[in-house]
Amino acid sequence: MKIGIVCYPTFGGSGVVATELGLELSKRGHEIHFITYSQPVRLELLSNNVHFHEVHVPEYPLFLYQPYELALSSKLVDMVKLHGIELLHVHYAIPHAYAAYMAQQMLKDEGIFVPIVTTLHGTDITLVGSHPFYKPAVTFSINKSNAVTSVSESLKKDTMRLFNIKRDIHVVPNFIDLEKHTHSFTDCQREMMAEDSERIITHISNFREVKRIPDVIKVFYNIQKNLPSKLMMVGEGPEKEAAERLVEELGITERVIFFGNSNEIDRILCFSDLFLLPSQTESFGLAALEAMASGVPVISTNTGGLSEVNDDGFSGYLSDVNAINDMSNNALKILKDLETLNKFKANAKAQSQKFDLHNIVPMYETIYEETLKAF
Ligand code: GMT
Repeated sequence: MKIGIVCYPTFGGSGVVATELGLELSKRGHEIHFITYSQPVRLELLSNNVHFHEVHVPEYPLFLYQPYELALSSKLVDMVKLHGIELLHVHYAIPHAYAAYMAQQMLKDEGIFVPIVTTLHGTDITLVGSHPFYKPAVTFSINKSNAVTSVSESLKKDTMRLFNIKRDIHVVPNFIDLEKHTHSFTDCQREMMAEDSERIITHISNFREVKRIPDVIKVFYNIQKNLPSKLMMVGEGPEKEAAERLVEELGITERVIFFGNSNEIDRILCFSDLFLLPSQTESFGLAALEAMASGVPVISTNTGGLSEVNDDGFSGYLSDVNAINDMSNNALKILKDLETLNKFKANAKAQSQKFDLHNIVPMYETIYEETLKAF
C-alpha cells in the first residue's frame, strides 16, 4: 500500500508512534510518505520506500495565526496526486483529521478517492478536544474519518463519553520495537552517573503541567531520604524552570540531573533502576512502555490508560494521582534490595512484550485493508 502519515513530528509520544509505525510498515513492503511540518525526530533513515514531504506554512503578516490546516490539506492533495497515495493515516483529530477531511473532499472533486484512518492519542480528546471551542470540529473529524483507532480502552471510553460519536473505535495499543530496546550497550557507563551503591531514578516527558513534575521531585525527595539515589530528569517543557527551583529549595541539586531533550533515551534507560510517571492523566504512557522495554520498573498513577500498560505489583506499582507517600513507599519497596529490584526489572521487560510491534503493527494493516475495501 502507499500510505501517507501525518503527525506532530516532535519528541511527543504520538510522533514517535507514528514514525515507528511508518518505518515498520516500510520494512513490511509498504510505501510510506510522511507529510509533516518538519522531519520527525526519530526518522533517521530515509530509504526508497520512506519519503518525507515538508508542509510549509508561509508567514504572512496579515494573518495573526498562520493557517497550518490549509497548508496541510493543500499539501495532502498535491502529495496524493503526485505519489498515488492510497490511504491517509493521521495522528490526532485536531487539526490533522480535520485537514485530511478537507483534502479528501478536494480530491473527490477531481475523481480521486482516499480514505482517512485517524488515531486518537489523548491530548486531543481528554485535554483540548473537549474544550467547547474545539468540540464540534473534533466530533466532526472523528465521525467523518473512515476508520478511527484509539491507543487504549480508556481513551476510547473517554472519547465516547465526551463526544457524540456515531462510529466504532478500534483500540490499537501503542507498541515497542523490542530489538531496539534490547541494549546494544554492554556497558552504558553507569559509573559516569552514579556510585555503585546509588539507585538511579528517571523521569522522561515534555514537562507539561499534566505530567505533575513537582510530584516526580517530591517522590524522589522521599526516596533519597531513605536510599542513596540520583534523579535523571529528561525533556524540555514549560514546567522545567519551576522544577529546577523546587530541586534547589529542597536542597537536592547535587542529586538531580536535568538533561533536556535527549537522543540517548536508550542509554539513559539502560542505567536506570526505576521510572516515575505521576501524570494527572495519560491516554497510554508510551514513556512508561519504553522504560519497561529497557527493563525498568514503573511507579505511575492509575489514571487513563496507565493501568493497561503498567501491571500493578508486577511491572511496578500504580497509585492515585497526588498520592506522593504511596508512590514513595512503592518505589522503596522495589528498590529496597537487589533481589526484589532484579525481579521487578525482569517483570517490566516481560510486561513490555505484550506490546511487541510485531503483534500490533499487523492490526493497523488489517484496519487499512478493511477501510480500503469498504471505501
Ligand atoms: O503526553 C504528552 O504530552 C504528549 C502526547 C503526544 O501527543 O504525544 O502524548 C499522548 O500520546 C502518547 C502516544 O499515544 C501517549 O502515550 C500519551 O499518554 C498521550 N498523552 C496524554 O494522554 C496526556
